[in-house]
Amino acid sequence: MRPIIFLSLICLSTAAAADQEDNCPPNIARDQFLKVNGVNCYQFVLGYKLDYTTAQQFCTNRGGTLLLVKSKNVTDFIIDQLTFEFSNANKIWIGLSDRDTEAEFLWEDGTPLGDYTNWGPHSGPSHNTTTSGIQDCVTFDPNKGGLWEEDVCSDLFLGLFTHERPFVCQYRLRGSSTVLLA
Ligand SMILES: [Ca+2]
Repeated sequence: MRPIIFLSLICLSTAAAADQEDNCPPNIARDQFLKVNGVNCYQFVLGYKLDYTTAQQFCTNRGGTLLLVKSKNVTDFIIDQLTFEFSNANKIWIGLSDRDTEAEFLWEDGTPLGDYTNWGPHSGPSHNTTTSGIQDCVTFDPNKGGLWEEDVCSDLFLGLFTHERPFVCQYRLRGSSTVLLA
């Protein structure tokens, strides 16, 4: 009986995982690039690169935002997926910028920085350098513990200097309550 019970448990857990992805927004493709963690669906867009503004539009057009990294839990999940699931060593865009007011970083859902930050040694609101004014968008480096670094948001000089990167969109899992989000 024991092997049967064990197999049943595997089937149940597999079904539960599939069910979770069913609760992602219906317009998001169901494939290996769609993952669920906590109350969010994450769409890994790693096959091509876009500048920050275009990547952000890609996500908002589908009802989401660029990846919001507001906890160590999310950092660890994203590094794990990028490294072990997708073998992606490139930096990705996250939905954080100071495009509106220099040194005032806002998440793409409109919220300010919270207690959790992961700035690299030369980035962040306390590092006001000569390049800070043109570096308004933030990258996440899976090779350095997900460290955040400021970068130029868009291509410069008619595309001579490109600033295109892979990215991740996130969407709210349907049925997730606001209690879980607290
Ligand atoms: Ca800046």
